[in-house]
Amino acid sequence: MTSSNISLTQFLIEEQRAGRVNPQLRLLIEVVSRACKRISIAVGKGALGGVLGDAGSAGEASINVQGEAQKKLDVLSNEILLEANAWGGHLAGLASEEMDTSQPIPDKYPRGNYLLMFDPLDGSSNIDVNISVGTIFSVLRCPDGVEQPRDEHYLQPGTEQVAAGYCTYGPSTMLVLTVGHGTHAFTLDREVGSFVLTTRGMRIPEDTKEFAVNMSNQRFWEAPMQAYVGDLLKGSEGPRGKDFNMRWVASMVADVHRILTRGGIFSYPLDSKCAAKGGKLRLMYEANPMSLLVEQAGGAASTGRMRMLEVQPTGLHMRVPVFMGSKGEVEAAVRYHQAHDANAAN
Ligand code: FDP
Repeated sequence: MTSSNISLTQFLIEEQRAGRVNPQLRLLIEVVSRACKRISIAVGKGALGGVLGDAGSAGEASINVQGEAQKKLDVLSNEILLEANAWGGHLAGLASEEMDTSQPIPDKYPRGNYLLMFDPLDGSSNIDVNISVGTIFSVLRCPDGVEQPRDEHYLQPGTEQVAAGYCTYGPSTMLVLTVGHGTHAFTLDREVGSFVLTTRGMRIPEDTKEFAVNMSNQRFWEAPMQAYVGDLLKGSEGPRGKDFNMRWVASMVADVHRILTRGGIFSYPLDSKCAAKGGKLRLMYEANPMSLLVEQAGGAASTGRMRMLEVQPTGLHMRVPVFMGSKGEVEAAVRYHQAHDANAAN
């Protein structure tokens, strides 16, 4: 269903009246959405804003905790989100993909009940070529009685998330949000400066003929992934009995947004290059928030071996293999892993 003339603020007030968000969570989401508007402005200026290219100085690249080169916009987006969220009184602490450890809220500000995690600018290798990038966020409750949350207090499975969302900076800027009662999309009205509800209750078609994966990693994949994609590529002549198309933006937010809009499966499987780290994508900043959004839209999300939202995190920056999107297709990918593991056990 497509709606109009309902701003994010109005939507959240209505959710509050319906008892689905409390005032603190409403403020948190409003603050994150305001920060996303600022990031959208910076991204939209492109080369004119002097924000393209690598962070660091004198030819020295700046490297983040993940061991990846940071872009100027990664650093700027991180600062915008930190600054916007520190003083509002809605957070007990926050953690970012770009920072080694979580940050408690400074003593000079009031402290709230929530923990915010974010990937300030996902897909940042696409910034300099003017392809969609995005911000992803996830909200957890701070455990009772914890005044100064440490990293271990964030290590809650994705089922504990009270809200999750992303903002995609593309031809239009869109905020996609769940507070656990459906997944809803808002489009930024740039002239007015507010997010307007454009799809209430997104639904991912159960079946699909579209897959998204970095095919250049094929030779590094595990056997079940080789078998699964091998059968997709056989198309109508193979066991799947239908022809599949491939789409790969290489910006998770854009790929997942397409899947939330028209279906498909997104996958970043285990491969021998990232196996030692557990996968490529981060559980807390990418996989969990996206999995909640996908599940709330009727889709499924898995590591290939278990439901994503039930994975017990062991570290803030933990990585996992990812399969998410149309339910029927995610279940098919999981079946290849189950069959392989069952054979290996015999
Ligand atoms: P990026 O490294 O550019 O930030 O999570 C990181 C991510 O992008 C995802 O957005 C994207 O799906 C994936 O990595 C791209 O990986 P490849 O480099 O293997 O294409």
